Amino acid sequence: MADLWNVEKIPFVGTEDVKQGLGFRYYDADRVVAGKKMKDWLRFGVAYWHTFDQRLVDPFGDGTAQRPFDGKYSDPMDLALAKVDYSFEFYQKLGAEYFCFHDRDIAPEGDNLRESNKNLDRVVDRMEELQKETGIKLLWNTCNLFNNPRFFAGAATSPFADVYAYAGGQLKHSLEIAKRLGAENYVFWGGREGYENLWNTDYKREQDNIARFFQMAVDYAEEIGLDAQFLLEPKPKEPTTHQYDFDAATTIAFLKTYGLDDHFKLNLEGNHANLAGHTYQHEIRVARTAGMLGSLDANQGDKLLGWDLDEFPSDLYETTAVMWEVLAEGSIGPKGGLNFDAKPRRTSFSEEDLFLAHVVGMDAFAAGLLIAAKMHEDKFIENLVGDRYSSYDSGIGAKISAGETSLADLEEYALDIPNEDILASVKADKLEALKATINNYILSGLTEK
Ligand code: XUL
Ligand code: CO
Repeated sequence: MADLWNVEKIPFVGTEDVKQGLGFRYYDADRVVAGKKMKDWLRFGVAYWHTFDQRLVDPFGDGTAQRPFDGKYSDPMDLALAKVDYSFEFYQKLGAEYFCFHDRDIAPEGDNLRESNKNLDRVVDRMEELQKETGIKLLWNTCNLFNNPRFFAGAATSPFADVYAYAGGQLKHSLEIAKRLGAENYVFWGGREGYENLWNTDYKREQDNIARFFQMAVDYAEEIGLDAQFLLEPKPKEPTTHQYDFDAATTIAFLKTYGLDDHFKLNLEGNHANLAGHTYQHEIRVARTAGMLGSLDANQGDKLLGWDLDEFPSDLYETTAVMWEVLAEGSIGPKGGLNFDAKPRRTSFSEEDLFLAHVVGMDAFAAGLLIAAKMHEDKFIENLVGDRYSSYDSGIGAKISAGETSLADLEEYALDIPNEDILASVKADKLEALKATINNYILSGLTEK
């Protein structure tokens, strides 16, 4: 390993010293939890755009980030190529086995699509070499169809056919890159696919057009033998007033409406869930229930602020809930992982902060995994839920569950039951006690080996 970053490889140090330094407290990659190594449950990925491109700007100020490649390269292609080397050393020092990128994160745009593709290919060559050398894998790549001004009114939902065609051309090359680099998944986040104002929007045409766009992607993947799992990433708003992939339920309904549900699963993000008025766990549960959990973008929002902050995850209650769902599912989707779609705060601008922020996120999910594994081992939630619905296991409940009842049957059953007997058949939920038990698992689940 070269020494491009002024930080040593991050060791596992355990919990003896409680102050968070540059060491993992809970993430012990090869430790077996619930039958699998931690690293295989969590499959951590680094997001190229945040980690290597993000300057930590906000609407009121320039970037504050201090990165080791700053000021060293005057030619944008030289910088792009050098950053690949920096990125692979970063993954290795951190101990993350996966990375994710948008096409425009890794290479500058040229004067036309042909030039842009050429720039991209040179950088992809270097990535391919380093993937072979290090064994680090591509969790997913994607197409940036939102940054350039041409996409001001969307890409596959643009009112302008030339923009749509350009987006399709750009996507084609991005799929070819996915194939070359062995991407395990391919993500579509509809950056500006939505509307600013419904009055000037042909909703039906835009929905039909983007469904065709996805169908073309499915067809082309088949043509070139790309077996990456396709993923849609829901988000309700920002940058547009209304994004079409509002939340998991809306996105599943869209996929089913257009017969695309066999080809896609969902990539769910914590902060996006909050923007939609949901918890992260809710979104994951909805996707699981439909057999559509694909992968996770790991980040968190801020309860006091209503926009997409992309904070590194540190909330143990949330990581516990997420990992509880993942353990119940058996994995984060067939080829999913935890991609840190997150950036340090602009006050955390140093090289060390960039590593630390990832360490905090990895530890928060590792801790969540340990706690959730203990909950599953005790079948705490399974028993509680089983008991809550046990009246469906026999008698009239079993008949309802088997689809053997009509409304007339239900009427006949219910007509003469005294009101007090119905009330006597229900049980109090003891919700406060349930929450306290979860707190106890969080407090004790980390200390037990
Ligand atoms: C934006 C977002 C994207 C996608 C990839 O909020 O989450 O970075 O994850 O395009
Ligand atoms: Co994301």
